[in-house]
Amino acid sequence: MVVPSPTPMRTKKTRAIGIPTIDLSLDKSLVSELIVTACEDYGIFKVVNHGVNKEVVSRLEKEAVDFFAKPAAEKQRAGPATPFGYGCKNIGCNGDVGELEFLLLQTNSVSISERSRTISSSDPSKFSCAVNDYVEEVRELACEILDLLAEGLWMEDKHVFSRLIRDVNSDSVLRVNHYPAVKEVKDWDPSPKRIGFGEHSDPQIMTILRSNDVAGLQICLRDGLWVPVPPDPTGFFLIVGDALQVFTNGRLLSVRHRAVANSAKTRMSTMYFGAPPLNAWISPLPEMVSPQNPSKYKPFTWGEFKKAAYSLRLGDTRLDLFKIH
Ligand code: GA4
Repeated sequence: MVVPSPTPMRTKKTRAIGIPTIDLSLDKSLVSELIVTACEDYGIFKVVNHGVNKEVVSRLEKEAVDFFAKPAAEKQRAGPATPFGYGCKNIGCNGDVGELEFLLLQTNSVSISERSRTISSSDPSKFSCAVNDYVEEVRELACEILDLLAEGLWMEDKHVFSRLIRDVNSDSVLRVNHYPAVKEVKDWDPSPKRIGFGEHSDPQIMTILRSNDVAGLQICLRDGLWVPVPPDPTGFFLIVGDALQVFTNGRLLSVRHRAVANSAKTRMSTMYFGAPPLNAWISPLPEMVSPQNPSKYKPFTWGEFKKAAYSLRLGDTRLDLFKIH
């Protein structure tokens, strides 16, 4: 059953809706249908009863809180995030900025342990252990959801998506964003006065987002209206990325989203971006293509797509470069 989330306050430029919430403990065939519908209608949904170990989640959260509380000079030792490490305000390398600081990490254990030495000089193994454990948990959740999605889409190979992010060479990334409270922004003011993280879609297959209980995430509905996503620290939000849009030949669309500043409290969010290996081919899957519905995208490798993404601005619709007109 899809349970609507609590109704947020109505504002002038945003509309009150509840994004779908899916209970993963329900019957698998029902859940796979619900996942397909949620991905088609919104490109985002929340999962509850997901089975992710709470202790693992709070251990990573504590490590991140401790890191961001350090003096700026100490944090800077783990930066700049070009492309991995600690970053402050600068996003990507083409002039995008936001009111945040963040950690951007590759998800293989070798690079996590190397990074941890500059992130936590006092106890790097505690930090890397917290990150590794979290990555393992959310990767499992992502794979379970991607397998259910493949089933709901009637794919012959049920592991067609999950295999890519389970691959030892998967280019998946973990990001922890820390948005300090912004005093001059009022909660009742709907205009995005201070942008925490600007409007964009995620380039990968699927993103798993979790945040503390502070609001800020907004999504753009198919009709162009922006809606707030009420925070839920006990749930995980699944976000359709550009690569999944291509695999499904546009049946599922990546969802544009952003984070806006919050007046009272510090927001922290953690995202696992499930990506293929750099040399993996991304193109519409055979089941998604027919003479009536021909391929909408040229085939490209994940490495080529990533290069294109990093050469553009955050808000650009990078898939336009690969469209067949
Ligand atoms: C958006 C999703 C992820 O946060 C990210 C971002 C990346 C970065 O911050 O380095 C990018 C952005 C994201 C898309 C376009 C390029 C690359 C910043 C930017 C301007 C880590 C990712 O994979 O793509």
